[in-house]
This record gives sequence, C-alpha cells and structure tokens, in this order.
Amino acid sequence: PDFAGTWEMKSSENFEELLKTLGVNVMLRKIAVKAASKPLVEITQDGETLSIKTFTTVRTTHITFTVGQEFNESTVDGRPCTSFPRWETDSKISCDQTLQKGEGPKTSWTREITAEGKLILTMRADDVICTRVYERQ
Ligand code: R12
Repeated sequence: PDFAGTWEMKSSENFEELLKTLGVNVMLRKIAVKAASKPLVEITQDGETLSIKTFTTVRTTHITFTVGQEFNESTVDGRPCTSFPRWETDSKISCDQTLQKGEGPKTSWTREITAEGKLILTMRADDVICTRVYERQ
C-alpha cells in the first residue's frame, strides 16, 4: 500500500484517555490534547521503508523504519522504546513497543491504509485504544 503523502487529521477518539492511562498529568494532558488536535503528518515511502514526520505546535517527531526490522522510537508520552513493526494485513502495519527503561502500560500502534485511501492510526496503552483518522491534504 501507499502510505506516502501529506496527511491531515479528520477525527480522533480516546487520545486523552490514552495519555491518562500512560500517567500523563492533567496539565500536560490538556496541552497535548490541544496540540494534537491539529497535527500534520508527512510520510515518504520506499518499498517497505517508511519515514513518518508528525508535526504539532509542541512536539514534532520523526521516525524511519522498515517493516520487519526493529527500530528505536518514543512512546506518545515520550519514553524511549524499541519497536517492532510487522504486516498485520497487506495494508496494515502493527507495531509493538518495549520500554527501554522502567515499567509502564503495554503500548503499541497500528497504521493502515483503507480502501478509501484514508490513513487510520491506532495507539494503544493496556486496554485503551485511541483511533485517529487522517486524509490526504
Ligand atoms: C509530555 C510532553 C509532551 C506531550 C506529552 C507528554 C505531548 C505529546 C503530543 C503528542 C502528539 C501525538 C500525535 C500523534 C499522531 C499528533 C503533542 C503527551 C510534549 O511529557 O496523530 O500521530 C512533554
């Protein structure tokens, strides 16, 4: 599938609940929820190698990975983790995260391109799943 493009978010569910589960305090949560309500995502792709830049007013992240190969990133609350992305279906990448230090909720994300050409991001912490739908700009 083609993940490449400049994406804007159309809907988001459970983002604050996700941060709560991760133990983010209420002040940071409010700032993060506001900032994360208008993100911009730029993805470039070369085969199974993806580069994903996520821009918000308070934080910009950039990850590059190849499906099937471990890489280092940070959880959404900023803790360094090792991630293992794999194909869950032929259009969906599923990525389990392992914290590099300390304990915390079990986290993972998925990114999927739908038949309608939307990008669906899910982020999970224990039993809380945040779902965010993006469309190409
Ligand atoms: C914390 C600090 C910050 C944030 C948190 C804890 C903010 C995180 C933000 C995340 C955005 C995620 C997006 C995901 C996506 C935009 C703003 C939570 C700055 O300690 O849709 O890909 C310092």
